[in-house]
Amino acid sequence: MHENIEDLTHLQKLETSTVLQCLRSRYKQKQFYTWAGPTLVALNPLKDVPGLYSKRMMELFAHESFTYKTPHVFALGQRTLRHLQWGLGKTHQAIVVNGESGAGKTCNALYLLSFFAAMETNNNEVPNSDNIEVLLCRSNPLLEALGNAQTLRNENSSRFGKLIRLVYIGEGANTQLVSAHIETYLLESTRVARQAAGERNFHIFYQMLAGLPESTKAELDLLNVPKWSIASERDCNAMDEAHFHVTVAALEQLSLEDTTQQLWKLLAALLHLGNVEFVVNKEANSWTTDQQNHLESAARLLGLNSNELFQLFTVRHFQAGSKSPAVVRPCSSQNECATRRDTLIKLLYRMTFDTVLENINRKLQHAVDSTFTIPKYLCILDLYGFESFEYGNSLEQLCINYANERLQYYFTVNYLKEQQLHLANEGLTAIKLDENALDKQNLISFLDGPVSVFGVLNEECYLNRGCDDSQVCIRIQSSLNERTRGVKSMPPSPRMPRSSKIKAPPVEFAISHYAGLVSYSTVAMLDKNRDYIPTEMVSALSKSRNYFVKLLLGKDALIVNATHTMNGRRHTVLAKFKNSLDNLMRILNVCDVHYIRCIRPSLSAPYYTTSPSQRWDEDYVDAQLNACGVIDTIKVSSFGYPIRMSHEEFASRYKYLSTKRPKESIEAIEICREITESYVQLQNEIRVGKSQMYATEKGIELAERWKFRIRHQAASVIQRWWRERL
Ligand code: AOV
Ligand code: MG
Repeated sequence: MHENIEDLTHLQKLETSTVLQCLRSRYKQKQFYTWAGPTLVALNPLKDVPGLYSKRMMELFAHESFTYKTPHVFALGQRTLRHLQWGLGKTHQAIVVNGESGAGKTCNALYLLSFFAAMETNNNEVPNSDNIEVLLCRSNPLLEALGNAQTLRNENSSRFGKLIRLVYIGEGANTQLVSAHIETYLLESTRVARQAAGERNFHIFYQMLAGLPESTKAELDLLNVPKWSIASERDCNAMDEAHFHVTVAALEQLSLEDTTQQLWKLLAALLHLGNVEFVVNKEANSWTTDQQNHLESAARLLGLNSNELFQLFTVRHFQAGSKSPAVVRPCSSQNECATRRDTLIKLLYRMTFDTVLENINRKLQHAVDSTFTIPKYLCILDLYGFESFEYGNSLEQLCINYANERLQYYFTVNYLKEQQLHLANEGLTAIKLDENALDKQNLISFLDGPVSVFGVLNEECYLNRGCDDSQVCIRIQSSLNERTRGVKSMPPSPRMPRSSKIKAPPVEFAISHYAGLVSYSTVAMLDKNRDYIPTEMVSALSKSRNYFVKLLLGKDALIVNATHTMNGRRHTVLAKFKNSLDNLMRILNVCDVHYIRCIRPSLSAPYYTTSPSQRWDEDYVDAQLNACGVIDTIKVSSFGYPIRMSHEEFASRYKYLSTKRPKESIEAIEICREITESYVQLQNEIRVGKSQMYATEKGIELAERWKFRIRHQAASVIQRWWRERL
């Protein structure tokens, strides 16, 4: 028999096969959301579903009693908002949306945001275009244009992580959204200079090539160019022009019109720079270019002298000590010149992204007077999904998968383990979890500990002793060999040149992540991690005649990292990324965390496929469910009580349900016991623990409803009593 229920914890038999059966049958019936206890499992419909996120749906979910019955992303939104308003659990709330690339994280995060925005608009009698919720929704297409790209896995893949922090003040129904902040994590800026086969650069380039009017294109020297090497016009798709207008509208609505023209100028300069190639002039021991026109255009748009710009790419500056004069030497290879050119392209793009984000944040920020009220945060976290390609997984994938590993660890330890221990200590049901899932935590130190993958990569950057790709790989393998669990060496990549006698040096190591085995290539990993920005590049940009370039430069922390060092060491990409994730974990630690687990039902099926059998790949779904701990979540949650409060708080909140009156002589725990015992329906939903009360969402909803009814009845009795006497 196929069970089709709305909460997987209610399955009669709790095992992977029944969970899969249930989800498959729900998917067939277009029921894309399912509870796994308090966690929401979101199956990706892979196409728009009419009415699923309509205004009417939002209204339905905004209505209390509907909320806890039907699994939906709006239901989770409503529950989180209620926790924030009522002060259930911790003061701050967070929703973590995860799943692998293309699973639907960004879509769900966006629906959540639009739900919170709609709840605010309902509260505001006169919607104002300066309202935070309106500004937030408008900023999204702009950030996606600059930070999303088409990959092999997802047509609109987020190439940066983001944490949206909504700031509320007030209590209960008077809770109000007053400010917001968007934090981003590691934009994949290597993409701007180079993309893998079948992938595109960031959307904004194609939007601009498809949508800019001819007159603007002429001003930017964009007309009649047969090929752009960093973003081919042939890769523009049917939607790019329409999206261009959405991006422009977003810039206008956020009052960033001044930035708009500067943005096109800067992006056009990057296109020109990408086309500049290098030809060696052996006699003169120097470099020239056949693309002088592109060099001139780039220099004009960036407000630089074209000769000086070319020198930046082709001449290196050395300084033996801080007091000795700089020695200049021409670059030794075409590759070296191209790397320096790409460094400038990446730097300018990152700075642009950060400046636009900073402008958006300035619009979203409203000073909150915390003298009278404590601000409460509601965070939505949408990080890039776990990624594993057949070949060429590099530093970007290492960072992405490390971030996911840490989130998974956080979930495993903080949620599952804590729940299990808590319930056992409280004398409530104790259950056993899959120890393997808990063991995975050790992997984090394999990645970022002192003797680890990050450790080796950072040390080689700091020592700068010219280790080649294979030596780095051998060091990673050998330093981790003693801790073999989780990491193992890989045979040489099939793409490596092999002779029958000489064994190719290894350039790949593999890590067994929670979501699968990934083989990483150490080719160019050190350079990516070092992310070296020549000082002469920074000083040349600081002399630009283009005020926007100066503005970008003045603001960006990257520059500080390029020129300053801490303890004599430059911050590597990995060190900075670990730092930002440590901060993220600190934020999550002060929040009640709610989870949405996004599942992609099939990898190979195109989004528009009409064949239902193609849309559901059982093994693939199974792997994702296991990887993100849904099965363990179900086990714990079926015994779990996500809402906790002290006996005193419960007794005071629900005193109307008790026949006893709180007196000093009666202990709060007795009132709690009396309430749970006298309301039969509450018995399985609210439990009296040794140190505190444990409740399900349903239990609290029932208790609230009865409390409301009793208070309402009492008020009517008093009113009648007065009316009879007046
Ligand atoms: P991701 O955020 O998880 O991937 P997205 O949210 O971008 O994945 O979803 C991928 C695609 O799946 C979208 O472009 C939609 O076509 C489709 N999709 C996802 N959710 C829905 C939904 N609820 N309704 C309709 N279509 C949906 V990545 O950013 O790659 O990790 O880095
Ligand atoms: Mg995404």
